[in-house]
Amino acid sequence: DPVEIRGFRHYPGWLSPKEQAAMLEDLRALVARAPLFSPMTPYGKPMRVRMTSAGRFGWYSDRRGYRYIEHHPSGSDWPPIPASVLAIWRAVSGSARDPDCCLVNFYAEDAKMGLHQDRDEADFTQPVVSISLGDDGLFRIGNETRGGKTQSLWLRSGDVLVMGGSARLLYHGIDRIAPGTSPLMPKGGRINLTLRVVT
Ligand code: MD3
Ligand code: FE
Repeated sequence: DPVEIRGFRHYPGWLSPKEQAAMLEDLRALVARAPLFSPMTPYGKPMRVRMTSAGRFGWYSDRRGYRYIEHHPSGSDWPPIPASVLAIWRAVSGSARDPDCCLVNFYAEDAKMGLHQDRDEADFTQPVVSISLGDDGLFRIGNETRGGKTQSLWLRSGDVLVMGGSARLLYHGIDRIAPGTSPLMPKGGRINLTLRVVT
């Protein structure tokens, strides 16, 4: 059963170790077709998290701003969303639609993601589903505007988190990774997948 926190639904250990390993294999094939890159922020600093995407749209950022684009920076189509990943969305999202973007974030042991809102999608009534693999990540949840009290929660390998309703526009980020906390990726690092309906 999910744990409710600030309108988020947290499913600790939703994926078994075998399912995590199978998903990681799917992601290796995905990254071979659509290599990870470090998007430039609009203020000119590269993001510390490396990224790629699958689905009709991929998330992208450069000096011109944040947006979704229909091709990988190399010019090729984004690969399809792996069936193993789509199955999770269908099981937990409650949405009648399938996602059209799976953003893949890779955190090296010193990477983090500052507090931000996800506002580049057209319909905020559609949920976002997140899947964590690899090292533990310290996730921080804020409010609908900057500032105020925040709450923290460790996201561990195999965890699924669903952001719907009032949680969809809360500020959130990853403060740090705990290196060496997961046997899934012996060389370390954390992967987070976020599934979204973009259009
Ligand atoms: C709350 N990713 O890609 S996942 C992101 O672990 C992002 O890589 C983090 O924030 C990560 O935008 C956090 C949890 C998450 C994802 C999307 C959300 C929380 C969210 C969208 C709205 C509200
Ligand atoms: Fe986000």
